[in-house]
Amino acid sequence: MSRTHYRSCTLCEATCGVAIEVEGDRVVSIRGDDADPFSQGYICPKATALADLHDDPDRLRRPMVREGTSWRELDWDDAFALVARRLQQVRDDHGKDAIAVYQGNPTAHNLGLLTYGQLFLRKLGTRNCFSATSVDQLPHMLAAQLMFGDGILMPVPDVDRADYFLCIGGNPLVSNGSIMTAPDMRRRLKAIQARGGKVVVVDPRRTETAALADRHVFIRPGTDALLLLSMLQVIFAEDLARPGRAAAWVDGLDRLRAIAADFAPEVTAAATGVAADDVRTLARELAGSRGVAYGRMGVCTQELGGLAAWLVYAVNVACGRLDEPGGAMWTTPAVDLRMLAKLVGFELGFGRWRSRVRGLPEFGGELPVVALAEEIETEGPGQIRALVTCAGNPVLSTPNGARLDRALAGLDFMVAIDPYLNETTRHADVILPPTMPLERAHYDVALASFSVRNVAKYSPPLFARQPDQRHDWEIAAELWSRLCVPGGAVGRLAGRPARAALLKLGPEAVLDLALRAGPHGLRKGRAGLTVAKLRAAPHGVDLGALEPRLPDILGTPDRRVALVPDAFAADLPRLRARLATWSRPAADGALVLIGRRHLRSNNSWCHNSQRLVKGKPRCTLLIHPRDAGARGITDGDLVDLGSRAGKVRVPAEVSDEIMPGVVSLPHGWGHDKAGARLQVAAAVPGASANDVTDEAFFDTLSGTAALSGVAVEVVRVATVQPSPGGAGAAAATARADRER
Ligand SMILES: Nc1nc2c(c(=O)[nH]1)N[C@H]1C(S)=C(S)[C@@H](COP(=O)(O)OP(=O)(O)OC[C@H]3O[C@@H](n4cnc5c(=O)[nH]c(N)nc54)[C@H](O)[C@@H]3O)O[C@H]1N2
Ligand SMILES: Nc1nc2c(c(=O)[nH]1)N[C@H]1C(S)=C(S)[C@@H](COP(=O)(O)OP(=O)(O)OC[C@H]3O[C@@H](n4cnc5c(=O)[nH]c(N)nc54)[C@H](O)[C@@H]3O)O[C@H]1N2
Ligand code: SF4
Ligand SMILES: [Mo]
Repeated sequence: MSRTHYRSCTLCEATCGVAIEVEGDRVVSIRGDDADPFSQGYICPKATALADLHDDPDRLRRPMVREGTSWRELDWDDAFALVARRLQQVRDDHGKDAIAVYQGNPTAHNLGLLTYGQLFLRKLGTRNCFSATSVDQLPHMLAAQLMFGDGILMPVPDVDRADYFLCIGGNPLVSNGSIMTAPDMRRRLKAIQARGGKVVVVDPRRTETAALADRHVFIRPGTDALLLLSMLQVIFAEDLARPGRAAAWVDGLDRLRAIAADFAPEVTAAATGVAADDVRTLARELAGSRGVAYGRMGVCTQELGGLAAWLVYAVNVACGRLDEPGGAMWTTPAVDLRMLAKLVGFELGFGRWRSRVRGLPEFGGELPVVALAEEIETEGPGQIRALVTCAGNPVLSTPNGARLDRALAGLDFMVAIDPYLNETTRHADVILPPTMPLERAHYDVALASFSVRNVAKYSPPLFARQPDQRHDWEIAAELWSRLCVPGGAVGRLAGRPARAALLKLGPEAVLDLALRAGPHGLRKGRAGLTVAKLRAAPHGVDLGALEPRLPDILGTPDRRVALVPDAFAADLPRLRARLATWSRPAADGALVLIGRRHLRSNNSWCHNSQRLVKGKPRCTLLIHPRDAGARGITDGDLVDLGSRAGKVRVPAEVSDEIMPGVVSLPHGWGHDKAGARLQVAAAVPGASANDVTDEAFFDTLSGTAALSGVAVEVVRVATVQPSPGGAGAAAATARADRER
């Protein structure tokens, strides 16, 4: 007898509804859930990996302790006791800040980690908190905080009502959207075109999204802030600025006009590579539209990422596209993420303290991850001696991963909350493996807050957890109770009931309370959403289109939008200096590196699914024919890609889809490290792009890593004849794969 279970896919931000057919304890099939009001049956090929992850023989199910290079299984109780004792020892000997924390991306898709995980990791009380935020959306959060008064208030494009979608440094057809929860972006973008609207992409690569777009504009990596200032110059000079309804709450329009005045399109064209006429067209189109400018990874993880992320929001404000249908709007999610964040100890702030070695600024209680390795390596008071990683693989995902890899080996103690023994967790002394998505309840508290419609969906566990398994939240709660409840007799007395209550409550109870207290919860004369109601609606609930939220949503002290926050204005001299260097002709043959994503890949951790990696090695270096020719490189040749930070050897893929002067390598590969336990991934290891990205190259304003625009050299090593599975074949199949 088979049964069908409905839930949300937790692998990326699109939150697609899946229908999982099960016989006994076996998954028979995973399809899109046609009845999900948001995703309407859409899924991507990664959804099937939910079953592969569940059944993966490499997945850890019980705690493991490392003894030299071998691993031994441990009881949960013994494992918790060992971890608590060792962390406490480090804290006693060296103080709170000697323990560091790194939280990775799957946290954002995990109800238990967003509640109990934060409680534990933030209540450890260390200033050395790190996360994937500083290799990702930090600049958008900084802009939201300084402009709108809360880092969580990142406006999302209202794609379903837009008649113009200007996509700068994002590739939603592959990534399925980010800070824009929107399943099936292909359908949504085509709908814009069907309404007579336009999709325009600004990107150094002719991406999958660019292929669908009405127009694609190449841009030199790292120069988006200049392009956006030039667009603003045109908008002001041609009197196209119309802040509209939002004008009543916006301060700084004149200051923005004055700043933009110096950046006429002719001034920036040589630097950005975008012709002045094209800039004018972009500015006029956006200003005359009922659409939106949207920026993502390419815009924010670059040298001027803070400025660029700010200017994307600013250009929307200037064109009257903030808080307007079809523009950049705020979601009204069923769970108020700002409230929840406060509850679990997420504290707003920027630059309240700085990293010890390089003095990089804190944001939201976290330090930039480009500083992690040096904080472990550099001796002296405040040195990091122990590390807790949770749902993260920083050896593959942060700049100069090779240096971090070496640094991790020198820690006194490391514990990883992670289901895999991978490139990072192999350095742990103890690994505490949590249950996987199909074994736990799910609700997207984070992603529903950045959704293009107001939606709510609760997914019950499909499979019960085994007695010898623990959920992430249980692991966090246990460690919290052992390490964070205040000591001494009073603390023990006060702590015991609190501990018991919290351990009993669980994230679903927290969710239920948050739903009842949220904007779609209990109101006079209305019963409102509860977990029970959501259980009765297994396909999810549509709560309607986005609604205007100004001015109530603002968190600034004066309840106004700061169009030109001082921190951004103060960073403009850096932009001017780069404009000067970029305007000079580039040295002959100079190359910069960018990344790219693939539909069947998910950062570093889904390469152990045979279904997702089979057939098509994808870790190839895209290079333009001009740059390849100048180096004697032909398609499929092995090349060395090197930077100040390090070097990798990869097959080249010669194509004019990348602009001259730019090369592209996907991240998340490099599964050839000794001691990891990822059998499938090890057979198609690729090389890690982050062995080439540079921890010394970052946005000095926000501390965010500059993953785009890294100066590199490419040298041919050998010509490889196409053979099945060889480098030549890899390049050819990778290209065919993308063209499909
Ligand atoms: N060069 C370059 N580098 C990049 C990027 C890029 O574009 N270019 N992108 C950056 C971005 S946007 C991101 S978000 C980061 C991601 O960086 P990370 O978050 O550090 O890395 P992931 O590859 O997402 O690894 C996730 C880890 O979580 C574990 N995991 C999976 N599910 C769970 C779970 O439910 N619970 C727990 N406890 N663990 C789990 C996996 O086994 C894996 O170890 O990479 C960044 N790095
Ligand atoms: N299939 C798949 N989906 C994913 C992920 C995945 O690994 N695989 N990862 C998920 C995660 S964690 C995230 S954060 C999102 C990211 O979602 P997106 O931001 O949509 O994804 P990217 O592919 O990183 O898109 C960045 C784009 O910026 C371009 N770019 C690079 N440098 C520059 C520049 O200087 N200026 C401009 N204008 N463009 C530039 C790149 O060519 C690329 O097309 O995707 C999520 N979804
Ligand atoms: S786009 Fe793919 S990976 Fe992302 S939620 Fe949908 S099915 Fe899952
Ligand atoms: Mo990300």
